[in-house]
Amino acid sequence: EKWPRGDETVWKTNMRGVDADVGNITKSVVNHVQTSLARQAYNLDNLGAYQAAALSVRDNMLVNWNETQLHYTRKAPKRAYYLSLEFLMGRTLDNALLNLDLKSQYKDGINQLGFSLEDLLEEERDAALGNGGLGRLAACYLDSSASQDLPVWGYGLRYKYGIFQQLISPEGNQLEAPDPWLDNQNPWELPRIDVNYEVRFYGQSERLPEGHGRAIWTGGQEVLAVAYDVMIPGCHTRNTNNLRLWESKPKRGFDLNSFNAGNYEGAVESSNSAAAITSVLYPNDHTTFGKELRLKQQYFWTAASLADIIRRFKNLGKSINEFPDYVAIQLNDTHPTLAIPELMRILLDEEDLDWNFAWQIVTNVFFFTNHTVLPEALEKWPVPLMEHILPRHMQIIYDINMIFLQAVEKKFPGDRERLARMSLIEEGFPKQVRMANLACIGSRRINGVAELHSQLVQTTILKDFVEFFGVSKFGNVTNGITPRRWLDQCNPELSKLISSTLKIDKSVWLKDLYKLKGLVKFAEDKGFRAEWAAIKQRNKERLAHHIETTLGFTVNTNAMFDVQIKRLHEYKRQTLNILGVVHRYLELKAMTPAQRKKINPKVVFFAGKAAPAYYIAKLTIRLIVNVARVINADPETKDYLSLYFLPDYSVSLAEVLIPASDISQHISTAGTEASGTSNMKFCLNGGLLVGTVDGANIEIAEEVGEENVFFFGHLTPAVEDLRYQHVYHPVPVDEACPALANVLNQISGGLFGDGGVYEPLVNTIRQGDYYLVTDDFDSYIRALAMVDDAYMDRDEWVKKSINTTANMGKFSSDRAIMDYAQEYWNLEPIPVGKD
Ligand code: GL2
Repeated sequence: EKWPRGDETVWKTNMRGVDADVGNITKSVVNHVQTSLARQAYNLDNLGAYQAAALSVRDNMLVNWNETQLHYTRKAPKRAYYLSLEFLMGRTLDNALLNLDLKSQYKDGINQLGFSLEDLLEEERDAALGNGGLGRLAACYLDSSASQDLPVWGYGLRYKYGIFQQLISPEGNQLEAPDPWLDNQNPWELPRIDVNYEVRFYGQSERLPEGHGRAIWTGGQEVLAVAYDVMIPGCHTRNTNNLRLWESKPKRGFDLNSFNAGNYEGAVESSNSAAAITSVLYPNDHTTFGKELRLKQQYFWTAASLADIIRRFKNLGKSINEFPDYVAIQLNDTHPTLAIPELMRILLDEEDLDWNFAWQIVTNVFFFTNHTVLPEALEKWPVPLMEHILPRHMQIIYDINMIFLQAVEKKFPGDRERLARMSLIEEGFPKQVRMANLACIGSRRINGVAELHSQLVQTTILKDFVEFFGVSKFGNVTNGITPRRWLDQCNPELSKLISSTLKIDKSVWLKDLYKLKGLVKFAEDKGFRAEWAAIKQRNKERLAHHIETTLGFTVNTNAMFDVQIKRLHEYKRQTLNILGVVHRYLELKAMTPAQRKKINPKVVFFAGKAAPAYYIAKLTIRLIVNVARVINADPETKDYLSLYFLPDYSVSLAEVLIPASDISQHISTAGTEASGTSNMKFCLNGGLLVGTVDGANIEIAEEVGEENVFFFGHLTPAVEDLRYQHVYHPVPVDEACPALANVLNQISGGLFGDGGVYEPLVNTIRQGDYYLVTDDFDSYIRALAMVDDAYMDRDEWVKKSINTTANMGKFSSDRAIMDYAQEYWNLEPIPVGKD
């Protein structure tokens, strides 16, 4: 068939390009107001103007997006697919304008129309389809893939409701409200009603007698997966990648038979249950709950994504044994592990390949990233549930397991315990499928997310697998963050100062972050230091203004800003921080006014959500809020110490908080935080770090110099032994750490309201103290004292700040994604428009 239809020149002359002309920008915005939104100039509000501006920017992005997809199709390169149940994208408009290099033009155009771009940016709702670091990492990797011209697509779910909205009651309790982020329409997604796949659940699987391990799976429920595409523009490149999110829909609208028989509820029941699959993001971080709907989400998403990937591969006209030459699939944690038995099912039952051949393909396509060694996060699914929902996959898992365990037995004859540990099935009532083991044996390579964490993966949870497969199957890719959002976008003044100082256009250093090293020599330049400090100050004022307008508090911007923002979790030890605040408060109370005057004022900020069912985490929030209530009202101390819990932490709030911090806290019990990524964001913005020797803190210190970070606490090898001591030779807190005991007694005694309320929280420390708050408290307090001392010498502090930013090049997600591309996926950049 001839392409295009009709007269090619008519097509070509009517195709538009990216349009940076301010006149054309206003024209397109007005056109969207008038036609797409069906609104008029005289009653247009900021929301309407935002939507029109977004649609206009989207038109420009679509030009590049179309071009990119066509280019990739023509070049037919190997592609990588990032399967993640979470993509914590945040807002899009500002990021898109910066990456397209159209921000100043849109600013002008929107001004001419009587609006301000800054106001319109605030109208956008965050796309919050994730819980925390794992989801935000996925978003950074998409930005870097596009920016590095890599042919990478993301696959996820289009949850109708993202992470819940957090409200704080007057008593300090976290309340959860739904996040209806799609209610205002989402200009950034392209519904692809024509791209859809049927996904089966339940039913029967019958093995075929003739062997090969084949079977036929029939019956059950069939649900439709419909694609929604989200464009991912690269920074200063035409490459614009795709994030494909699946929505679940009933295969048929409703059951006409039931409807006709008068059973209206029955008629819509199946359609409701289909729609339920993508209705909401599970708000648990680091825990699994074994819920049926969650398993259905996982299968629905992996099945639709694989069907789509295979269809795209088949369009190349290649034979299936070349699949691994054209496709790499990255499993973001164990959540998409069902893709492994699903690909086996397709290759065996639909492609008619024999087992060994199919398994060879599978184990060359998948790559697996582990994101935590916390035991409560290791996914396991009850065998009866799996058998019920995915009967065919359960058979395949058993078959994989049998063959695998035979190989283990051959290598380690008679080692029954090893077999039990390595089995895909954990014995018990019920038996459970161990997803990490399945992901591990079904993948070509496995990596952790920071040096220490990757070592821990290899020596703890996957030790047996290292011994079986050899160490070369295991690697490390230290996480990264995109400097576009986490410097240029959130800290535009600093970005400008860096460009003018280095005399390098930002389009260059933003894509080669090691260029920041050039700032080192300016740390000795007094004028530069003054500018650097002034920007930090204005960012603090920007945050204070935000708090004033949203919460009504007046924040002391002459104080040191000390920030801890992350999910509430015992292992992250927000408890240590709040207990440290109380300790400081008690010290201030004990001082004379003259002594207090010598103290550097400090404002402590917390933000973060607790999983709705995580009692101790919620109680920690309650304690923080009530400590804040008391100390912020204390006339003796409030000029020296104040405390805020900022509700409803989000990507957008992080963008205001991070550039404003002088110091941030990353204080997990050693060996528990796999990497952390906000630590990188703070340091990139010239904030210093107080932390434990854990996760990526270690590598940050290696890069910026230990003299520029404040380390404290026990090291990873000591942790296990300390925990043992707590259980078998417990020492009361009063003896082990009198300073901490005093703090706990004040809380129990009612200094911050009814002490009884906090007993369960306080008791986690008094009894067992699994996260070693007692053991680390004194050295934590000493580290904070060193922070205070260092801050007194402001000139030295600013030097540290500059040297920190200057040495953060390694932590660009561009470095991380290129590492995946080269060491894992074997992928080449495919720049659009350069050949
Ligand atoms: C996490 C880790 O806890 C965190 O340290 C890491 O930075 C991110 C990204 O690799 O992954 N693992 C995890 O389950 N969540 C994380 O944030 N939710």
